[in-house]
Amino acid sequence: MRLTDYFLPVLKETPAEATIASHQFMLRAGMIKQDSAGIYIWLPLGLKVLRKIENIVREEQNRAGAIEMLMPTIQSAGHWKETGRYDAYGPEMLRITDRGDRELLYGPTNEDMITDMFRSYVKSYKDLPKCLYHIQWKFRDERRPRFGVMRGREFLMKDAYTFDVDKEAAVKSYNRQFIAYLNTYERLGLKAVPMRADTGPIGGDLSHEFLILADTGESEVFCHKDLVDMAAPGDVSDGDMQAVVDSRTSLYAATDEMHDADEFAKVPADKQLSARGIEVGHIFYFGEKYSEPMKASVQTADGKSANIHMGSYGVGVSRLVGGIIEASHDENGIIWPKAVAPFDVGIINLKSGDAEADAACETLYSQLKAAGLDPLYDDRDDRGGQKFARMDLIGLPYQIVIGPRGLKEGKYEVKDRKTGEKQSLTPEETLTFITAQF
Ligand code: 5CA
Repeated sequence: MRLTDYFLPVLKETPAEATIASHQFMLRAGMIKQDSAGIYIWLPLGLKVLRKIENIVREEQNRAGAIEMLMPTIQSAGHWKETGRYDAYGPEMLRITDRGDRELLYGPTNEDMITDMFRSYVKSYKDLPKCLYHIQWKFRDERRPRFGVMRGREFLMKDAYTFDVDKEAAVKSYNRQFIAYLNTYERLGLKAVPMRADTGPIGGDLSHEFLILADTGESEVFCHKDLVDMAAPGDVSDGDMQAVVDSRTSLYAATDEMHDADEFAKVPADKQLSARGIEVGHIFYFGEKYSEPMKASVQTADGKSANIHMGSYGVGVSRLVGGIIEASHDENGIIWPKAVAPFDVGIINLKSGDAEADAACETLYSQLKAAGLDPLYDDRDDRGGQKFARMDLIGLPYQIVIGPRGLKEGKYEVKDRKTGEKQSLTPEETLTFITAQF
């Protein structure tokens, strides 16, 4: 993409309403624009990152055997009345009436709707287990929407739902999602720690939140230090799943609501970590909470009828955009992990309009595209300082600076955004180096 063709409304000043780095940088880098409290327009640069995160989440769900579908954002109140959640959910739910005075709502989550869908088709244990998911916008009329996309009112979530014949089978489904979450966050360049968590309005007694540690996190968390640096397990066979989950859950990790000071005191003092965290996922096993009132049951192998055992599994896709920035930035701007960067590499032309500089930039731009990369070419007629600041702000993993002085020696300057390390390379070396990074 050539910057002169793109839509990248970068701001020079930090908007006063933004108090944390991710919110400030997302506004300044032209990724989002607030339309009303907690509701954002995703500008082109922001949308690119959102889509990359969404795709990684999708790939890892598919790898774990979950099946994608899409439920509507607008739901009928009927499903929620059946489960008793219509009243229980309270003012966070946006309630709507249509022209025929029918009660609708903008979905804050989908347990009720999917249980209704599932019961209408599945009647036998032979059709279980199943795991269905969608990636869809949610609305929660949060009392205090804040920190930009981190606590929005409209936000994008991946929510998966599992259906099993009994608790034992349901725990396997839970473990499979638990492992998929560890793999997902690692691919996103994050260290997310699973912690015992409260279940709130979703319900159930087995639940984990996945949190990334950051000073600006909304939750206070307590955990064993070793959990933070454990590598993701990758593909795990069914027989090994419980052991992988146990290797995490046997180490102390809890959110504030579930914290037990006496238990935590048993962790060796040099391994105790109390920190703040951002909740980027939350998984629940709630058994028959919805299948019981909705009479979602199947015939079992011995000819009896049993309520389906269910769980639900959420990833905060839009929150992750902010979460990744909280985990990876410096005073100059964002530092994107390669997997989610909006462009792979930036080309800075230090003298746009100069025939030689333009030709060198154009050639490199075409070569990078031909190599399958997605470069952003800053071909604007701005001062060098402005170009450097903008490129640092938007945080692409590599920057290639081309100007008359370097060209005299046949050299480009290649900068690693994360380390700040600069190399002076020939055009050929530049292409070889950059393509080798992806
Ligand atoms: N039905 C369950 C799981 S599918 C559920 O709704 N769980 S949740 O309430 O914990 O939400 C799942 C994830 O969505 C959270 O872990 C968080 O990352 C994200 N999330 C929740 N509320 C917001 C919000 N107001 N803004 C941005 N992301 C949010």
